[in-house]
Order: sequence, then structure tokens, then C-alpha cells
Amino acid sequence: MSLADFAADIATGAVRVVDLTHTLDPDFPVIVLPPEFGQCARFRMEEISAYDHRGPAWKWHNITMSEHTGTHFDAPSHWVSGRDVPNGAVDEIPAQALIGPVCVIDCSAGAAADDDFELTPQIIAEWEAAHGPIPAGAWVLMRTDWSKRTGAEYLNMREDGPHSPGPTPAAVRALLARDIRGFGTECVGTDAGQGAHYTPPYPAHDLLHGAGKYGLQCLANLDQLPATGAVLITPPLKIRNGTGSPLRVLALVQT
Ligand code: 23J
Ligand code: MN
Repeated sequence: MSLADFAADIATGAVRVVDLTHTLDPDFPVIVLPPEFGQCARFRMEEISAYDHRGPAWKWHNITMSEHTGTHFDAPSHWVSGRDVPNGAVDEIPAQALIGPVCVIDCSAGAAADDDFELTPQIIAEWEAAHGPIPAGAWVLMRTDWSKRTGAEYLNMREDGPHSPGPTPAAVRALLARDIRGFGTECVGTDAGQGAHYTPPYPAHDLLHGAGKYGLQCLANLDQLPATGAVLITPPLKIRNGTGSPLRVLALVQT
């Protein structure tokens, strides 16, 4: 393996770089929790100057957002189950852990038919029968094509709360048994919209972060990835004691 060959393969397109990131935009929805809880802030941008009297030769912005706004990384310290995980905040995660292989489970047909579609151990077993075992250290991404939804359809809020696909507690345990690196989704949370009603509540957050695993939320373009063989690059911002961070998620795909 030569890094020079790798760089050349990127330049020629022999290795394709797929951007799995939504654009940070004030209109992009953020998770809405029940009203008794604190709420996540949307992305906001304020002009400092734009080649004008405030700064004649430069344009720049001040930005504000939550750690959990837009396409973002969830660290173990995000959840109470992971509060004592060593190196559980975004600034403490070793750089080496931020690059790794990825398995993509295509749930798009099921999610098109059922807003509350569940990833189950059976679906994971069927995926492995077709593609081989999920290797230790892999990211597992749940493809639903939910990233193609816009506006109110994305959160899909009803009177009883949001409705979007996610893993069952048993599916999360099955992924942990394979010692994955983390779990990612196109939806606003790694947990299903109705994930508060599982035992434990929010099983992806609870079980994954309790085991020191990571999350990726609001991913895009998962339909451009192969089931196996791609590599994810996922460095969050180095926020001291940060529980998560917006980031650019890149996938390297051999063509
Ligand atoms: C806080 C409480 C519940 C959930 C979340 C945050 C997220 O999905 C998140 O962005 O991590 S479900
Ligand atoms: Mn999050």
C-alpha cells in the first residue's frame, strides 16, 4: 500500500469521494423533543462584514448552532449511559478512531412503505448472509432514503410525536455483539422517531453510547454507497467536553 498511489487514485477518480453531508442551513430541521425538555438550536449565520465598511477586503460570518444540528457526530458522553466512558467526548476521541470501514444496510424499500420501519436482528442476519459478516470496527449505516425528504416530511411529526425509522433494541444489541464502531442514519436521530417507547428508551443512544460507540445522524447520499468496501472519514470539531459536533462526512469508494 502506497499513500502516493492512494492520492493519485483520489485525483483520477479511481477512488471516488462521496459527500454524505447536508448543507448547514437555517431551514434544515433539528430534532424536536417533548416541550418539558431543553431544545436543540437550528443553524444560524450572521454577517460580520462583506467587503464593506465593516471590513473592506474581507467577508466573514459568526455562526451558532447546537452540537447536534445538521449532519452530526454523537459521542459516548452525549448519553447518561456513556458519561463515564473513557475518551467519551469529541475532543478526547483518538484521531485514529475517526477513519473506518462502513457497511450499508439498505432499508429504503421498507422505509418507503412504513414511516416507523424497524431495523431488526433478522434484517442484519439477512444482510450478512448476502454480504458477509459485519467486521469489528465497522460503521453500520441504515439507508432509508429519508435524506431525500424535505420540510415537515423529514421530522414527520404527528400528534403523538415524530415517526421515522430506526433500530429495535435487539438490533442494537446485535450490532454491539459484532463490536461495531458506530451506527449512522439518514434520520434526525439514530433512534426511531418513536424510540422513546422502547425498553430501554432510545436504545441506539442508550446501548451504543454506553458501550463507547459513536453515532452519525442526518446523513445524506447513502444511496451512492456500496453495501461493503467503502471507508468513512468522520472527524468532529474538537470541542472541549463536546457531546457531538456537526461535521463533513466523507466516504471513499473504490470504483
Ligand atoms: C437528545 C435527546 C434525544 C435524542 C437526541 C438528543 C438525538 O437524537 C441527538 O441528536 O443526539 S433522540
Ligand atoms: Mn445527536
